[in-house]
Amino acid sequence: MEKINGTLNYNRVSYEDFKNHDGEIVNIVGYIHRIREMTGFSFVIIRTERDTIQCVYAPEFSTYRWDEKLCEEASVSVTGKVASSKDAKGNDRYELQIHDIKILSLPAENLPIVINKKQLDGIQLNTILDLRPISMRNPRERAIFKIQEGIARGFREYLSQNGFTEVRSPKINFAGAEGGTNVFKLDYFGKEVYLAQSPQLYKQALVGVYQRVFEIAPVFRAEHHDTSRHLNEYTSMDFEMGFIESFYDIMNMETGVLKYIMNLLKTEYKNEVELLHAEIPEITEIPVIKFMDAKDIIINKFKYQPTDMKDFDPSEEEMLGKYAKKEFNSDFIFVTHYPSKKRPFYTMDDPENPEYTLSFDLLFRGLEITSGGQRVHDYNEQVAKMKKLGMDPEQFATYLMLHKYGAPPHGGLGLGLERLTMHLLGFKNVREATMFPRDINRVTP
Ligand code: AMO
Repeated sequence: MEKINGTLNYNRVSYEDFKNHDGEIVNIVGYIHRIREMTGFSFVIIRTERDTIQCVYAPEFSTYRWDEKLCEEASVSVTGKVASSKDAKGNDRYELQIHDIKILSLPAENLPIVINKKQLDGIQLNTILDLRPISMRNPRERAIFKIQEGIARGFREYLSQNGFTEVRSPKINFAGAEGGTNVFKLDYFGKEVYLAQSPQLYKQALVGVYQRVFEIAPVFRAEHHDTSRHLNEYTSMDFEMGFIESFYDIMNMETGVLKYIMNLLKTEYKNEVELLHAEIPEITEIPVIKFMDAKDIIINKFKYQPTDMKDFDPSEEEMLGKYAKKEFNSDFIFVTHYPSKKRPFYTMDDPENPEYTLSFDLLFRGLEITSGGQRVHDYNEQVAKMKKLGMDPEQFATYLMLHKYGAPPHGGLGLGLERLTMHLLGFKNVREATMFPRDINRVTP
């Protein structure tokens, strides 16, 4: 058998694993994050995949001689001895006494911004976004998206453990699911098609197959305004559940998902949480309030006169966030029974009062992060509702196959990944929590 000559280095270890290699010779690879020359020795900070590791270069440790080409952002392979010590708080910490440094690649130019401070000081958001491929190398910036990974991972893990099947729905669609004007049109070989506003129509179809499904994927909204909470492309974390008794089943599942996510962040994303000073919410039970009762509170408690009695404006959502914190010590609040007029065609009306729906939004620290609810499952009822809304059921024939050939009572939700990340980390602008944002003014990088 032929042997493959690979370059795998078998004593390569992560910083997390240094504790098991105290006093041993190990190898790390990464970027030179910073070089600090002292008298008689230098600190070389190496940025690895998740950590920054302090390495010490002193002629007494090694036969290696400093190469003047070594500079910040050079890719290197460093071999050295793990040495432990205690930090100011008495915790163990480890550094690497450099034996050898191999240069793997050198940058062509110096960076246009300083990224090796704890955070990107004094740099405007627009510049950070323009330079995303490199501004994200800053430890704090990259921690944001590590946390975001944790959120999506928690969503996936919890649902997978609860009988959900992960699915992928098409993003080029024959119709917009959410209605409204914020749908991107596309010329598809001479035919008009649309970019998916959500996986709504497909996740419902797939309930007919797997009963419980979820998807984490990009969706597209042609938002015509430049706001701090709207993107033109965002990551929608959706799930859909069949055989529910009521839409409260969906809310309970979401509460379970969020508890799991927060716990995962606290345990496996501890360093990032600390670096970002993120306040991870404690979730026991999430309070629930009906839409009209919420309006009452806004009018009577907050003395605010809403201009729209069918929806909330951002300041009303903030008021409800404050109310949830004060009355229930909760960072979250479910608002249920939204008016029918403001909910999409697939939403089930409340049989007790059809002006309202069996639907909900979840607010997190005063911002809507989720919409969800029970769907119409009866064929005739869905066709009638479409007609009432001036839609042509013929156009939705493939969607209606679900209903025509038997759909269980079902419902689900969509959770905006960037919005959740934004408020978890206390940001004012959703772009701070978006790797490569697309908005009315930005399609690069
Ligand atoms: P909805 O349209 O309310 O519902 O969207 C669900 C969640 O997605 C996020 N979101 C956005 N995030 C960033 N930029 C935007 N432009 C944007 N628009 C929405 C929000 C919002 O709560 N199909 C339904 C869900 C369902 O019923 O299952 C839907 O998409 O966090």
